[in-house]
Amino acid sequence: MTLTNPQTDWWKTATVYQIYPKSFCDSGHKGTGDIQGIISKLDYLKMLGIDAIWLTPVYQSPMVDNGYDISDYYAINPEFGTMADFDQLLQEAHQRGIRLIMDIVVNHTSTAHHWFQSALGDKNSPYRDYYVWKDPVNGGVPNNWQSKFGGSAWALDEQTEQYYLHLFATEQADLNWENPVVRREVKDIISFWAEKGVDGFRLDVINLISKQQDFPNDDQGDGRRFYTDGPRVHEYLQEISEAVFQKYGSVTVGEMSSTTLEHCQRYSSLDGKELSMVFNFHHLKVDYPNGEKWTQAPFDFLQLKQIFNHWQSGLNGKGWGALFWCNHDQPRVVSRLGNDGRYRVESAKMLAASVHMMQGTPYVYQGEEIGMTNPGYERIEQYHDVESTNMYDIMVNQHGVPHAKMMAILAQKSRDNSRTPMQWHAGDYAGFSQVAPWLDVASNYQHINAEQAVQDPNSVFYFYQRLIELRKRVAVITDGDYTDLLPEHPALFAYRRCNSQQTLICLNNYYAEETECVLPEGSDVSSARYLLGNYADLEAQTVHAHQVLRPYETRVILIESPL
Ligand code: TEU
Repeated sequence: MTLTNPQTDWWKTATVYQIYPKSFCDSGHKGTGDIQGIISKLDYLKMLGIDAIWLTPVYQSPMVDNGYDISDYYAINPEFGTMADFDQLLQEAHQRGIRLIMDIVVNHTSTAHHWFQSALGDKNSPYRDYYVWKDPVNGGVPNNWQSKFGGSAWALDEQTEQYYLHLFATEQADLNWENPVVRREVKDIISFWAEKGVDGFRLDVINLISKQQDFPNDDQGDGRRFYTDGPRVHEYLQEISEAVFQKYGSVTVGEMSSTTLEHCQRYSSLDGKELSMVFNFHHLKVDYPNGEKWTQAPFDFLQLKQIFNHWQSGLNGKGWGALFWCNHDQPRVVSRLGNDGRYRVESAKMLAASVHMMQGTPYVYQGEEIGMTNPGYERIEQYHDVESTNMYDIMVNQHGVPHAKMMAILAQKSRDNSRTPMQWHAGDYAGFSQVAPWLDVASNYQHINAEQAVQDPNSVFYFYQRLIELRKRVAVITDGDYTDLLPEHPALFAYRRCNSQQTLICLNNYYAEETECVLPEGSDVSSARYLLGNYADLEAQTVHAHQVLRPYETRVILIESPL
């Protein structure tokens, strides 16, 4: 694949930085982050070199799910600031050449939204058909579909004796996309932000919007197969894309939790009829044995490589993927797949290189660029996330799992692992706020923080800066094809990228023991050089076919000829 339209496809060489505003920077004395806090850090982001910010929801919301429960799509949550603050953020980001991507959550609204408030208890409300209502079956829930946050996906409206659907929290009611008026509302909402000059949109759980309309009971699972990549999802996306995304030239990324490659080839097809790119989460389920998240487990390294191979090969020339390890729903990658003790810096860099050298658009989640870790909370009261607290209640109080075991599971799996306040400096509350933050700061902030990272030329920060810069300069990173060189190797993740002029080889040792390999036959080592490494002495060395990799070492080799 070549860069056919670098003008409109700016995002093919770009890196996006994700901000979770509640935990990024508090400009006041509230203990929660806000928009002015973000503005105060734009120069830091500019120094990192990112091209765009993805801002998770800042709209009016009761914050049951930290903003993914929206009660007014046209207003800013006062906790974060005002519309004037937002306009200033957009303007100041643009002044620095940074684009802004908003989060659009339209699979569901908050039950506090005036549409739902009108619909609740009134079958004749003009908004009743905005949501999904069903009569009881045998005096109970309409089917066995489960909420992603635990329990049934149905909640009863006592006044009308009908149930409404909520695939997430009870306070997040699913919208009825079959209703064309709902789709018009969605277009109006997105157009409002596009008119303001917002550059793009991240679409929350967008592959769940079309439900199979007979709402069958799922005798094989929790119902997800009846609404994941559902019957009309492509039609709906094309409709929104034509009316809004194509009109405004917006970049779009669809969040697709468990999707398939075949669907993603369509969602992100290069004709631009649906979305620019997709997030899928398959590579982040390698520590969910048999699909079970709520258990402590090591990760399956061979499966991880297979998944990347499947997606990298399958999207090349057909679609476009987002590259990422971290977001506000995932534990910190250095704690999860790396080593957050002795080899924290090496492993954070190695993990970064192993996805940044692939094809796609990388997303860096706040704090990832300084190698932030899971906090290792020891008390249940330290967790605030609705999913974590619900699951604690279900597992401990309903299923009898011992408290200590559940605490160990949460320390590995909770979404709050990534939501701890950003560590800015070694002072009080890590410089995030001047008062106690809403969620406890990780206790390692005195040595892991942005100020330290910016002062240290060998920090994780400067490694990310180089990765971001290399993507803009070395074409094969963007357009090369993908080959897994050692799919069966128990410790090395080694792949090759190739276009008509260059070959790039990325070798990554995922473990703390030294390991070795030989470069593939035919690799022209005489014209090869090390482009990047995470051990200081590497880049001046000559490339040999026999490679010995130190603990968590990454080596990126560039050969100025095709293979
Ligand atoms: O997440 C959707 C999603 O499927 C997850 O990553 C989810 O957090 C995980 O399945 C839980 O185990 C999106 C948002 O990113 C998340 O923060 C919201 O809670 C969710 O949608 C609902 O809007």
